Amino acid sequence: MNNFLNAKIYGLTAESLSKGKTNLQVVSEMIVAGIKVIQYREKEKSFKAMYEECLAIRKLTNEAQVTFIINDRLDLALAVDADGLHIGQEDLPITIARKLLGKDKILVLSTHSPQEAHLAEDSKIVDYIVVGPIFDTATKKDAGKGLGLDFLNYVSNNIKIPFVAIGGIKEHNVESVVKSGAEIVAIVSEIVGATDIKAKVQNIEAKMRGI
Ligand code: 3NM
Repeated sequence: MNNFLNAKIYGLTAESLSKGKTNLQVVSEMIVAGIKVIQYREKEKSFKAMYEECLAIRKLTNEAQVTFIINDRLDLALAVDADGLHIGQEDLPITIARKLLGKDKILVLSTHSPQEAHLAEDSKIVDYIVVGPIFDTATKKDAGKGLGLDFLNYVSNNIKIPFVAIGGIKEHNVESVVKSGAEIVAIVSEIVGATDIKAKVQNIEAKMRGI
């Protein structure tokens, strides 16, 4: 949980965008690059394949003390003893997710409007929200159009629980995201698709610091 508060970048897997690297290779490069929170997001593989991959990722993240979050699949999160679960508005109701996950795991909810962000905060059972898509993105097919920096400004001025900005965030626009109040950014294609993940992460972090 503390990792979450200290993290600047939330890394996510996306094997189809990883230029021939496996999720495991990308995760190990993210760890070397200093990323402290990694989410496993995979929509195409069998449960067995995801389970085996996540067991290996769990080992790496445990050794490096990196927080490991699983997207969508509560069963997978429990099976590999991940640190938390990230769900969307169309997944399990958060009350059920929290009950099954237990009180000590991190529960993260995607939100796409001020109303969804307020509901998540009011629930008192969501640890963090993810807000997006901030910009247009091709990575999530049903993400819809970018909601813009106004949404982010709204969340940063009105929502008290921690939030992570997502959607179309890249080295060239991350500064604007930080200026709109985001302290943590979730980035998929710009990181997994980078030839040198460590250099990319360092460049993004420098931009976030306003260098
Ligand atoms: N969730 P990229 S947008 C996984 O809006 C995801 O909830 C979103 O990928 C949301 O950094 C998104 O490549 C994809 O744009 C973000």
